[in-house]
Amino acid sequence: MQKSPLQIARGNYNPKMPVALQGSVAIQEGALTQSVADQDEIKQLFPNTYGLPVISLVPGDAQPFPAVNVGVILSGGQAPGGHNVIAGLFDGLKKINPESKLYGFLNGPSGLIENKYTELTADIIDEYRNTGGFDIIGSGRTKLEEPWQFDKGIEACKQLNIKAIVIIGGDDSNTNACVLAEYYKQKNAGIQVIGCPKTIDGDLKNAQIETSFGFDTACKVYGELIGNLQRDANSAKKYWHFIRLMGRSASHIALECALQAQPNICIISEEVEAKNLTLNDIVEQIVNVIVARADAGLNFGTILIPEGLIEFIPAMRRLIAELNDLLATNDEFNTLESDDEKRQYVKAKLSHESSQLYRDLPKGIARQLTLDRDPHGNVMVSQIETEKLLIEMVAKRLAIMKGEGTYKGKFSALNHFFGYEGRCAIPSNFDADYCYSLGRTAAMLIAEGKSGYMAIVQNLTKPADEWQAGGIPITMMMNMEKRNGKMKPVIQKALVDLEGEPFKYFAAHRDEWADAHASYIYPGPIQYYGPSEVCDQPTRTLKLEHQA
Ligand code: FBP
Repeated sequence: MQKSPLQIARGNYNPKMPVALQGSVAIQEGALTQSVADQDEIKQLFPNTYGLPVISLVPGDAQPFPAVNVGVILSGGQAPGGHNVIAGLFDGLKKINPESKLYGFLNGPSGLIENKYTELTADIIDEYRNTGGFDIIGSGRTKLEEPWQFDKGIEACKQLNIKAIVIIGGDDSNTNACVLAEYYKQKNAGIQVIGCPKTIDGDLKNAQIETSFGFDTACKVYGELIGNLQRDANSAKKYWHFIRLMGRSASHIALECALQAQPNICIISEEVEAKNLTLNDIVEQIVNVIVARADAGLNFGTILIPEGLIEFIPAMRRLIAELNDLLATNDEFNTLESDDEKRQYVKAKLSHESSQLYRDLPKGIARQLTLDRDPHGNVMVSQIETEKLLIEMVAKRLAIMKGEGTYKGKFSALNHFFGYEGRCAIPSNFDADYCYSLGRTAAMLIAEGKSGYMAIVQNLTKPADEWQAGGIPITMMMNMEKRNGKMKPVIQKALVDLEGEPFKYFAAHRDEWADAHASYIYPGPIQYYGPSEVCDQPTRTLKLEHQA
């Protein structure tokens, strides 16, 4: 296989690790835990995995561990660093006992159910060290939540003598990992389950998990691209760039990119919801900045839009909820052939307000709202082109203002969507180090017989050797939430905290960034080699949160 010089160099990179993982490791059990909320319900649902102690890994004496066979699963969307979690897990298991084996279940959780796997040998692992992507074993979005699936998993593990499964995934996948751990304990199946916090969206974080892996690299890639667009805008002085950013419901990615690049406008969905803003309010805010800049002779700029925005506008949220109900229980809709028939059908079935809103939406957006949901019931926001909707609405408003003589500028807009560009990037040093450490931590938790835990690494704004590795019981992060009409135990999703330091910093500076002549920052591409202040910095979000 041909490789670029950087690919070759990254293959030889040795991830930095916390001191505790560098030599022989021991575990220290801390206080017993309880769930963040709904303690009685969660305790009842997880009698075997509830209340376990927090675990810290510390330097200790070398201990003999028996060889262990482990299966690993990549779940959900790609995030830079996944291959390093697997490499760290592999090295950790071999360090514990060279006879240990690692199997990768193929294409996500379905690999476990269908018993599709490959043995991950040293040759394979070496090919993937410090690379982006999930292609070593593939990923998938099959939900692991039914007892028959868990039983299939037991059969697959028995065949390979697998004693532990590591699930690398986001909040939903780790919730399911915990359900699986509980089931296997109840059944005495002899299979441990350990989770790892993955997602570029950054919404799997809490008092214990400082950040999910992949967020750092993805935001740095988008930050670079936004900076490049800003430099272009500032040079050509003729385009407004409307840039939608991935991240599902949470606006962490948009906020982090705003902190990195200082665009003229960044919309934060959580604020839109808190202030109960309508689509027209958002358009008005954008128009105000465009007009003010035009008055100063600046007919260009950048606007960041989180991909989940549409779900946070109250009227749109009601419309989406109605569409979810309508489409979930309706086979008739799927028999309709043309987009027009579907549109008419939907309009007739919605409530008066939602039907009105649906009718006013551009046809393309209305169609995107009726596309299939993902297996977790989420609207696939990555396919809804909110940036185009906003361009259309802003252009209309500016045309009216021009007619009235209140806008004298020239509006020419370009749309962008940054998401897939960053999900498989070569992991930054931060993600390469963090992920490798997570993998090594997972191996230790397995050796110590733990199950129902998530591998964690903390103290991430410090140099890597000061990081602290350990495990937290997944039940500790859970509460009860309504999903598909039923109350379910789930890991709380972290949205942008409007009282948190990253948002407060943004809110304190956004007016300056809106109309200034030169407030743009050009973050440039991720650097892998060079001074630490250039190569090893965590995200601005993490720094501001820790500063607090
Ligand atoms: P995860 O929650 O699985 O990590 O998803 C990350 C993500 O990139 C979201 O930001 C995005 O909305 C979604 O995946 C896109 O999904 P798909 O890969 O199915 O197009």
